[in-house]
Amino acid sequence: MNDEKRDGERLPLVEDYLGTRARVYGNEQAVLVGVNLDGRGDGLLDELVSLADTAGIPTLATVTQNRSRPDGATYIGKGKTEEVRALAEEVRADVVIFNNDLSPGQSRNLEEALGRKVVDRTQLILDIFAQRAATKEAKLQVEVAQLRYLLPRLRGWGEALTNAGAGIGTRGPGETKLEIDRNKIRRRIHAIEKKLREASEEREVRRKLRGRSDVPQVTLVGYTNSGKSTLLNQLAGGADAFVEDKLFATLDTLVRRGTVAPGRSALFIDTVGFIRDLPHQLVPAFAATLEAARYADLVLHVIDVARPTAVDDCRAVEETLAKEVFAKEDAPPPVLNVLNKIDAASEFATRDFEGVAICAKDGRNLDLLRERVAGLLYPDDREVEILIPHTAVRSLEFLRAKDRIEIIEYVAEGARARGRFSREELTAAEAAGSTITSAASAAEAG
Ligand SMILES: Nc1nc2c(ncn2[C@@H]2O[C@H](COP(=O)(O)OP(=O)(O)OP(=O)(O)O)[C@@H](O)[C@H]2O)c(=O)[nH]1
Ligand SMILES: [Mg+2]
Repeated sequence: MNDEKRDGERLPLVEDYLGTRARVYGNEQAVLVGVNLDGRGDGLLDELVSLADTAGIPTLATVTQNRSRPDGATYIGKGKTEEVRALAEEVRADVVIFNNDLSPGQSRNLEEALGRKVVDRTQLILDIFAQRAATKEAKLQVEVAQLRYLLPRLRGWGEALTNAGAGIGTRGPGETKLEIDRNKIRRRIHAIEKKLREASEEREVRRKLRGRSDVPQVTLVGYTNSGKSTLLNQLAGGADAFVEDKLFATLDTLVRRGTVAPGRSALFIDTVGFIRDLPHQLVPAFAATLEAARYADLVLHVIDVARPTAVDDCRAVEETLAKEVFAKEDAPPPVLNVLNKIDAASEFATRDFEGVAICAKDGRNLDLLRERVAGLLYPDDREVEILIPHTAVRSLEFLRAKDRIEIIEYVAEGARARGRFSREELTAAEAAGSTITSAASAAEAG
């Protein structure tokens, strides 16, 4: 996406305040700073490089630091700040991106000391969402998240803006102006949240309507870039979900229908990917994703086992689901792990997980996955051969559904057929005079 296009999609009110100060632009280059608190966070700078790349920012250099706790004023301390400043100077970076969240005060101090724009992880993720949000609802969700992030930072950013001569007024914002701005922003937040609540209620209505259609719902969740959209396209037979090797390629849920067993279909829902330490301002932007998981008949947790951080990624998703979804539900749906990208992973990569190992890209083991899904969605299905009297064929509605039965031959008494049926259906078939002639092996196992 080029800059012009991106600028055309600016969120008006947020942009008034953020100006160039708090957004990252495709023509900027960065130094990345990662702090390991108590040795945690090893390898996570790679993810920040991906995030910056997704935002269109090349990484010129990275700096890491081990410390037991953050410095109150500058997060990384005086000496390290000087080191970062010299490095940023040397490689001519426009922006320094931190792999941590910075307090408004820390941001301001660092910006002064480093002499360039400072962006923290939350801000970078918000910016990616802002760049990529496509639907009206996604845009509103991002705007509200940005406004919530902006609110406590108004003073610092207002000053920075005024110095840059951009945006709102020529003098430094006085207390009155700040208060007016804050109120304006709060009102905007409330207005957007009202709209978003209405959207959520609409989804509720749509869900109820769908509930009557009897087609079970399978929600694909997982860490960002794990392959959810690729898998949806496979399961829903050439669906058109957007796939890209970037973080947060999908920012909206998408529903497509697919077949899991002869005559048995499901609605597959693609969702927004999770990330560790999800900025809390963004949790509402996941409302549709979380609802889709909550009301699903089955959740498929797609895990990219080729990533070195797969175990931690998996835990981050499980924790978010547990907190935001399953804690609020008496009867949460079952979760099946889908271990994806086995083509790119080492042979031991799957041993830390339970689940079905697949390659969504080339379709390997997808039949196995469909079978497991069918087994979970239609647990009392039995695969049988059945003799249906001619008179019954018309009265048994489920037999007329597409693909439900495969006719083996017509005989004098009726039709000899094969298919998968629920207990209820078999009872109805027998009541109408049918005879189950043999149970296929799959039925015995189940
Ligand atoms: N090697 C390999 N790559 C895969 C596989 N499945 C997906 N990918 C690639 O992984 C990248 C991300 O795939 P997506 O389907 O967009 O992932 P996602 O989970 O929808 O990502 P977000 O929407 O960004 O959260 C793409 O480059 C895919 O081609 C797989 O089985 N093997
Ligand atoms: Mg996707």
